[in-house]
Amino acid sequence: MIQFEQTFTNFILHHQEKYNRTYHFIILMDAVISAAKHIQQYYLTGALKGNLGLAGEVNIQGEEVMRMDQIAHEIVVHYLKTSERVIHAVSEEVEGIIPMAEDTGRYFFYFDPLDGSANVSHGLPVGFLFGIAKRNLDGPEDGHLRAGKDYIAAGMFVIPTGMFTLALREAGTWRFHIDETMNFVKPVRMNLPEDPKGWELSFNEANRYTFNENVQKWISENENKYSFRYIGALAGDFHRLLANGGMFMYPAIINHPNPKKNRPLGKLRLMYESAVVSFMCREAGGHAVDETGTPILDLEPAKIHQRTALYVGSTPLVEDISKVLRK
Ligand code: FDP
Repeated sequence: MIQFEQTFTNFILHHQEKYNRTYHFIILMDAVISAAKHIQQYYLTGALKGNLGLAGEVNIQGEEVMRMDQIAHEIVVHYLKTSERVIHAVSEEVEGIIPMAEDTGRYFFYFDPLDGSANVSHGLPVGFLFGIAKRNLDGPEDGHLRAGKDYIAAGMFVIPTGMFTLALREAGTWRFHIDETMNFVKPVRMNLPEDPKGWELSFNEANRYTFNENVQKWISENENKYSFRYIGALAGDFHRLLANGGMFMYPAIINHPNPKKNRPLGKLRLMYESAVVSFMCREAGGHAVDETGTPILDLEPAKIHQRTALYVGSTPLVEDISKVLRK
């Protein structure tokens, strides 16, 4: 018997119908899916074609190599523009705002086209992360600097594994798999498991002694209760966390032996990394805070590439560490 699964297209059409929403979001999601498939194919053949190298390198054909993150950025921008639904976009790859359909567009789109660059030259998992906010249709426009709580959707593709997760505001976090026809199929609603038995901790252990002393103490007191996993690409680490529960953290670095390497605001970017996973986590029943214990989704960005420390995952763990963060 042939086994058929519900496609993403079918899922999103029914979702919009059920909530009495417009077709505009469907057009935007079609652009996002097309971009993700395009990046996926480039990445799969990247090593063969010399696309996993550093920009400025020359490949065996004597052509200048484009870095995979530049390729991914161009792909996403192309599809977003052709959707004609994006007012402007913010990309990890570009300093300023990328203007698109300024007058007629409906959405703000914040993205990192290829997150986890340290994995690229090995062909290991990377992510395409995105958050979406909507133009204020009922009152004065407040620009593009939106807090995560104002996103209407956020998602990530784990490339090249073919896994896609999408959170829809007040409608859950859903996971899809790519099938043999390159369709994303089989929506599964993700809810963080309540049973702590399978929970995991995920952070860069090499940074441990650079964290605030309270965080170091919390780790020492809790690390034996959980297993530890770290891929080093946010999308990959968060993907596993959504299924298993636990906590991913990228704390502030304040005690580095070389003070120049301190990162008091952490490493991750608020608008297209931390707010994206925090939104997905909230829709899956979890929570996320910054270094002061403030919910990530409440943070109003002052600039588009703002950084923030991140503690995200199962609510009891995030609430527990929040107690020492506020000290
Ligand atoms: P990368 O620097 O390799 O691009 O924000 C970028 C990010 O990866 C995240 O994907 C990842 O979670 C984190 O940084 C890894 O940083 P460390 O190498 O410092 O652990």
